[in-house]
Amino acid sequence: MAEPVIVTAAVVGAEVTRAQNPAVPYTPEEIARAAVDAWRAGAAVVHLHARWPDGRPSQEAAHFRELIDRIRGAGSDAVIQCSTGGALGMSLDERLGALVPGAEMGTLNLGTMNFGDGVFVNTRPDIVRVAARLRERRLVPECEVYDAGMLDTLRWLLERGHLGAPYHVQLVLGVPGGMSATERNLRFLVEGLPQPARWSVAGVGRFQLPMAELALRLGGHVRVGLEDNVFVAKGVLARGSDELVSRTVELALRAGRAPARPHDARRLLGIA
Ligand code: KMH
Ligand code: ZN
Repeated sequence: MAEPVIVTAAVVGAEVTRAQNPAVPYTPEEIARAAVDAWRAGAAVVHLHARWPDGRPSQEAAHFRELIDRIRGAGSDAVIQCSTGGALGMSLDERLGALVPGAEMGTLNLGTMNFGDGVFVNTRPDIVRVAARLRERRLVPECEVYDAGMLDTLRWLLERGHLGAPYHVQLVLGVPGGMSATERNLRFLVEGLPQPARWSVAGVGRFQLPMAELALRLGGHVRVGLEDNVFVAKGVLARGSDELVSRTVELALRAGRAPARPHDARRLLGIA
């Protein structure tokens, strides 16, 4: 029996706007509802960013606490993953505000890169600091890899003892400035992962669902949602992240992979 697939829903991110898709959630109520809808559609993990009510990105602890309270208050047992990536230009101190009680995972971005027209700064000392904070809070790191050299940084962290199991790897492909979302690149990255590794792919833009399909075949896990892609088909806006999750669940079942429920995901990800 193939391993169940952990579908992560990235429901808002920091960059996507309502001008791109009116379904992008901004207020804590809207973001929490989007997360709960995605969980109902089959997501086991929700990757959270917060926004100010006018849509500007926020890493305020109070906003993250409110999101978690609302998600739990709606009866969802989804695994809560908080972003330490935040938005371009935020200080690391600001970004770390997201790691509030109730979080179970936190992201660990493995390098500095061009990110669209901006720069996403993650120096090696920054990465070590985030890894230490995650360990202190007993959060399972999700290592965000956008380019091949970041796997060397992952190995360096493991060798130096800055990181240890359990950790999860998210291969984010298609960010302008990072590796493109091609089958060749995905296979190359997967072959280069330190072993044993549990990995997922997040394809950006129109590559989201094709990358999901490929990951399902290769034994990986999948991230979808409006953070990375606002369309469900060419020229058709997604009604919400839940629609993208539903599509992914259909693809998974067709590929013989059952969608993991949160308790399965916790077991697979090593969340106590
Ligand atoms: N907003 C991006 C610059 C993460 O969540 O850890 C970074 C990001 C990564 O979204
Ligand atoms: Zn994110």
